[in-house]
Amino acid sequence: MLKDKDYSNIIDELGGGRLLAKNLSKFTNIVLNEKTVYSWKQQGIPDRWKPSIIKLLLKAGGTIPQGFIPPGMSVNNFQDNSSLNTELLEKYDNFNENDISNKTLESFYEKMLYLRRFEERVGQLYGLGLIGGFCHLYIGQEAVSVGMEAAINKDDNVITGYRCHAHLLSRGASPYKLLCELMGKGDGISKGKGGSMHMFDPKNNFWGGHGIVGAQVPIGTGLAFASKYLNKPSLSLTYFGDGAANQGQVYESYNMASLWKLPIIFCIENNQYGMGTSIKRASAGTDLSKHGESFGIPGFAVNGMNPISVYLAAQKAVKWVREGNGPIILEMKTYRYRGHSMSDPAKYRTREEVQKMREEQDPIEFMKKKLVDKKIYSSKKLQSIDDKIRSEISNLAEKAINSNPSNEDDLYTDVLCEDYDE
Ligand SMILES: Cc1ncc(C[n+]2csc(CCOP(=O)(O)OP(=O)(O)O)c2C)c(N)n1
Ligand SMILES: [Mg+2]
Repeated sequence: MLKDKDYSNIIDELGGGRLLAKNLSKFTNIVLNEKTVYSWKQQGIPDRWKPSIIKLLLKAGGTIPQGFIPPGMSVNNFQDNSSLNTELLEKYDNFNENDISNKTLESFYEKMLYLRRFEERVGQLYGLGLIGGFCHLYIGQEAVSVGMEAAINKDDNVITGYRCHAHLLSRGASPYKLLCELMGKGDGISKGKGGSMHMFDPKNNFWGGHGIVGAQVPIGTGLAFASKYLNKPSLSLTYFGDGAANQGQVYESYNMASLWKLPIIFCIENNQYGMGTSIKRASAGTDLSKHGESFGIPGFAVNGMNPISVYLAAQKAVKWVREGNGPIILEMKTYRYRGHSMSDPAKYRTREEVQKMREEQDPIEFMKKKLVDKKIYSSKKLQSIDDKIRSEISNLAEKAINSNPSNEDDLYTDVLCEDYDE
């Protein structure tokens, strides 16, 4: 067995003390001087530096002496971890329920149900002609927004595409203001000028609501850059769909985010379809969580129909990002029940497929069963929560219907914002 100091040739292999000190400092963000690294030639390489040195050796195409790898680990621990996706997906589904408090389980049910009833009401208002223009509902995907939001802080930044109502509500935006916005009212969150796709709520660190597919991804990367540049602890949670995942600007964002180790979670809501096509017909590689591999971004696929799985995965991702490791990709395997927008012939999938998802994977039904099985709530209590939510949303919708339309004088305000003052 070699003695530790016999690994001193590794230091030479990695360019000598000066270069290794520089590369290790860059790699770990811990300042290290040349003298210290040279001293390892005599005294042996400290254990705490070995994992980083192994990663540098792998990057340089070098071989790793077996005895240099810390006990209980193998070289696989230092190679890309995205091949562990399937394993992780299972792990998050086989969680230890005791890790999650009853209160959290209750809140998952109530929050998801609120999003569902809100969107159902929006669908009705649209049908009545009270909402015009484009409108995309989140029904079916509730577990993603609720699970992700539970793992981040209010100071973190959130940005998404046009399917944005639920993400706003999860951030804490006023449901009344959202309903007003949808109906073009002056009390709307964007003064009734943005509509369904263009809602902003800076006070809740929500940065849109973007109608252009994928446009929010570089902006979300910019939000992460701002946090790093201004030394703020906040991260950027940037959502986008499977239909956006192959865009050039997404890859450019991956590159910059990884190069500059930006605090960003790229959360892909893979609901299996774009506007009118299945991901299988549109994407050469359907394992979206692995798309960051060549940029060194780890990614995990998660059961996006289960709020607990989403929450656990999100917690891991948040930890990774907050510890300064740079970006991470979470691919949420989810499903939308309604059409892409309000006018969608839905020729790209069968009714049976939608029905099967609703019956077998519905996130709200899943939580209902869990709460009853664990004797946290009775069926009666579940119903009373539902009744309360329905009546609250009904009242808010009534109030919004009766409120004043957008003001004509506001037509040319807020079009370009040069300075943003709180
Ligand atoms: C740049 C751009 N191209 C095309 C469109 C039209 N369009 C709107 S939504 C959409 C599909 C996006 O699908 P996905 O990213 O999977 O999101 P989902 O609707 O499933 O939430 C397309 C092509 C657009 N809005 N912007
Ligand atoms: Mg999609």
